[in-house]
Amino acid sequence: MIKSAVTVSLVEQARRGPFVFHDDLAAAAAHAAEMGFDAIEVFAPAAECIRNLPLAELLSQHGLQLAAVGTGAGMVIHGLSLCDAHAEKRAAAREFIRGIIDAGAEFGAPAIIGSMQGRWSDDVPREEALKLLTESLEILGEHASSCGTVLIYEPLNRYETNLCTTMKQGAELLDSLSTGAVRLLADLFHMNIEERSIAAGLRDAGRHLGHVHFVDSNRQAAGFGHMNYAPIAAALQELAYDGYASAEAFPVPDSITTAQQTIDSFRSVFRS
Ligand code: LER
Ligand code: MN
Repeated sequence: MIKSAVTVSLVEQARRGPFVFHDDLAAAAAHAAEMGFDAIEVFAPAAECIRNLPLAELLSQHGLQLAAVGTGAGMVIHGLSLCDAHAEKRAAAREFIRGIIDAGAEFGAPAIIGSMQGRWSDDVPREEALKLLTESLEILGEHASSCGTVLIYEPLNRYETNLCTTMKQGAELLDSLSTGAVRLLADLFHMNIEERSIAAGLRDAGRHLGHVHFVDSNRQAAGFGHMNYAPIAAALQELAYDGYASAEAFPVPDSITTAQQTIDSFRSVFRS
């Protein structure tokens, strides 16, 4: 059965980012539990920060799971990406992600590679960039597997990457890997921009689907935009998807309203 999650960002530089809760993990966990979410997804500045949090205590106190951990702070804070033209920056990007994989794995949570994939450029042409991304997904996927978890790869819309922007491209990339430990993230906001049909895009992801960012067309809480969720729920049911639908949305008008609207929509879309 599909499970609910809500995002919490602890990254100062991402205060204006699409995360439901910001800064206060204890308050976010309390609100999430009270509203009935199954899990939280954490966007942290670094692996050490995850380790220094009272995460184990908060999860156990509130009966929550850790759905996933984001790696985007490597880009937001340090400007790192897996397709950087400079080998030492690519290596630093990999080490940053490896640290987050390790920290998340302590809670059974996979790490997400979104903005850290980077983009191709004049310095790193498309073929070369895809080769670099593939190499890193192989290494990091195997690493995640050795920690007992998986790695989540997220196609993004055209304004955030020029590598994989659709589920079909993402699924083809994953098909080309020898590791079986990488899954696709279907972010409904990016899909609303890039896919001809969101439900068809989910079917394109197929067996690779491992995580969903549950959000509306305008990147607000589900139900605050014009997304049609019935065909999305039908496609996920057809795939027997039993991962998380995790709210990655702007806190508009505020975090509490966004979280409550999300869980209300989650129940009507997936539980009725
Ligand atoms: C970025 O737009 C996004 O959707 C995040 O999940 C990736 O880090
Ligand atoms: Mn996302």
